[in-house]
Amino acid sequence: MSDDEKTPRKPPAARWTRLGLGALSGLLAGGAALGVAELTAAAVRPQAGPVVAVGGAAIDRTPTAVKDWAIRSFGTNDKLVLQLGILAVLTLIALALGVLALRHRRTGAAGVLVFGVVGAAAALSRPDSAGAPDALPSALGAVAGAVLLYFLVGRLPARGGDAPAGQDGAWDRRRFVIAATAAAAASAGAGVLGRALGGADGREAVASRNDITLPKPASPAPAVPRRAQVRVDGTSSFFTPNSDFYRVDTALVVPKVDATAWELRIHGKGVTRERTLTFDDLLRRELIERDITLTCVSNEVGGPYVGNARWIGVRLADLLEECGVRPPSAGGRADQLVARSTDGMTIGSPVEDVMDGRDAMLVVGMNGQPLPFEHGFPVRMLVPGLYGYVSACKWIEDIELTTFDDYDSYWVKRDWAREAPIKTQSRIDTPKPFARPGAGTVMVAGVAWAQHRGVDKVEVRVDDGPWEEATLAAEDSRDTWRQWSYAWKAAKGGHTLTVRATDRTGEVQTEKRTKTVPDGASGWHSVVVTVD
Ligand SMILES: Nc1nc2c(c(=O)[nH]1)N[C@H]1C(S)=C(S)[C@@H](COP(=O)(O)O)O[C@H]1N2
Ligand SMILES: [Mo]
Repeated sequence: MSDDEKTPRKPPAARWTRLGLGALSGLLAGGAALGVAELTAAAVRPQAGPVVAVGGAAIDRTPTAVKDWAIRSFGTNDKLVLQLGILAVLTLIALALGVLALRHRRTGAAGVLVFGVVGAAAALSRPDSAGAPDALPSALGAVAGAVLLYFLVGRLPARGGDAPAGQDGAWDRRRFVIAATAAAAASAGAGVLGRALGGADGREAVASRNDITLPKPASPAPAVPRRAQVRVDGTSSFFTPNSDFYRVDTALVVPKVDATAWELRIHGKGVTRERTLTFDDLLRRELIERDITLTCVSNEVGGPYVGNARWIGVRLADLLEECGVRPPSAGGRADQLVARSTDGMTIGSPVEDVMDGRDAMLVVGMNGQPLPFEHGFPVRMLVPGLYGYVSACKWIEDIELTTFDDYDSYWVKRDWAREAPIKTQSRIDTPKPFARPGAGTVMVAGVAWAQHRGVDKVEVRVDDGPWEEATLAAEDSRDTWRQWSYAWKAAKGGHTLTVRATDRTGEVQTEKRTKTVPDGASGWHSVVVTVD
């Protein structure tokens, strides 16, 4: 700023500097708010931090179509994208509040407080909210941010050049820089410390998982036939390794549950002997081991949200019988089993399906390991033949017997069907779309699934030609997917390969394309290739 400036209007450069410093103050205030909030959240509950809370609340309220799109477009990264999006929006708002505070210092600071209220409300609205303390991180963070904004903007030169407290009409640049730097450092420190402490929260859970030795199952899975795996490059592996297994859930922070403190309560309509089981109670029971292919209702035709694993656990029907539960067909009063997780998810399955003789399980092991945290440690549910959202509750802690008339579970409240058996589907794994194989014999291969019915036939069609029967790999069980291959005599040019499966009830996979909402996608998977 020139020393002898006399005009009432400041030169543009100075005005821009002032705007920039205002915006910077807003950004620092936002950073301080988040830093303090994260540190508080570490003390309260990691899930109560504003970004996670707002993200979770956003997931709860996102229209089904948008959520489905997010799962499709970002896959397992959907949560990262969401959190980055929230941070981007918060950054813009912080910049704007900083500029606003230049003119109206109190209003700008009050604006920061409003965001504290939004964050607190989001935290309290989560289904897993632990009540009033969940509001603390956002509240304390917002107060810190508001105070800092008020203070920093007070250090800036006033509009029109009249400086505050400073001498000679010059604003106190040095003190602003010191305050700003200190605030930035303190916020970053608080944030990092908060996240670190929050992460340490799971120490007991990790230790409890490391301590588990899975007992030998009383009823082992039958050996997988040697020829269940098609030996064609590019075909899915018959068992999906845990690290590659798809993950779909609403949890922005993976719940870390201590198995030694875990309990499962079984109660509700028709339960004559209510029970609460510990993890050791489960391990002491006779365990079954089964191969089951899990599928997500959000899986599009040809999509990746299907995986096959060897699971160890307890037969759920046996436990329910011990509690006095009878299926509706035997006069039971409850037709819906609602599983509740530690993160407040509710998943409703038909009692009839769970008790009809199929291997519905409370799972403790996946592919020879205790359940990974991402897949529901210490215990999750699984019902062969039903999509995950109506059967596969992870981090389960409560089972309530009720009726479909009385209760709608989480996804059902969001437009998905009450009951959703997995649809018969098939997928071409190789060749990949737009591949350029050479002319001659090209191996076409993939997977087909119709859990709990079994796959009896797979056919492949080239362009508009006749359906040709593919070679089916050996079946493991009717609850698992089945691999297939087809030796295609490929002629030069562009071709469309299409696949369809027939399940053991004789039903041919329908050509009719439907969306994933409300009860799973249908239609045939096609791949376009160019033969050179
Ligand atoms: N607690 C909890 N359990 C859950 C979900 C969830 O969001 N929260 N998602 C369900 C859905 S939609 C599917 S498809 C399966 C996916 O299980 P996976 O992540 O182990 O593959 O978990 C189910 N169990
Ligand atoms: Mo799902």
